[in-house]
Amino acid sequence: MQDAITAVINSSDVQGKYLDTAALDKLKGYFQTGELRVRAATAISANAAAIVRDAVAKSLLYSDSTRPGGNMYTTRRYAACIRDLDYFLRYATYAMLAGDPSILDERVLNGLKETYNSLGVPIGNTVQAIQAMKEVTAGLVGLDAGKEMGVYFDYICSGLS
Ligand SMILES: CCC1=C(C)/C(=C/C2=NC(=C\c3[nH]c(/C=C4\NC(=O)[C@H](C)[C@H]4CC)c(C)c3CCC(=O)O)/C(CCC(=O)O)=C2C)NC1=O
Repeated sequence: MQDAITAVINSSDVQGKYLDTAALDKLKGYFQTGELRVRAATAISANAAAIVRDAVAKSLLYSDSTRPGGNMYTTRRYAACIRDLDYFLRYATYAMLAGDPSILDERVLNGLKETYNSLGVPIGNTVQAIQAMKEVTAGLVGLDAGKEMGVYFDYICSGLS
């Protein structure tokens, strides 16, 4: 896993250089948003179950996923879907804190699309639910932090598509 600091340092180190202005500006932006990130992570972790529940209500309830024969039909599969959404929320929060998406590649997206395809988990409905989490989260944490979380929700969606 990388974060905004190691990403900038690694790329300077590869070139055997001190951090240039662009690299330093990147770091400055990251440090300046530190408090925003921590505040957002605190609010998200205190409300994670509600975020997932509201997102499901907005996106998946009464969809083809929840109908008999749908991929979320039966309690076991419904619970697996809720658990997956909670994974996405938690890892997007980690990535937002780190200011870097690499943790999503390593611990969430690696092999996920193949797993979903082999289990018949509909990717389109999953993306809709993640987009709903993005909206619900922004409503909770506010515009700026919501935008930053949005980067990582979108990253998961494009990794699945
Ligand atoms: C931390 C990283 C991580 C992720 C991301 C993860 C996902 C993950 N989701 C799974 C299943 C599943 N995922 C879903 C999800 C859904 N079905 C729908 O229709 C909805 C659109 C959607 C919820 C948004 C369902 C229903 C299953 C069970 C499918 C089955 O067993 O038939 C499985 C198969 C094994 C299992 O059932 O536990 C994995 C590995 N596991 C991990 O360790």
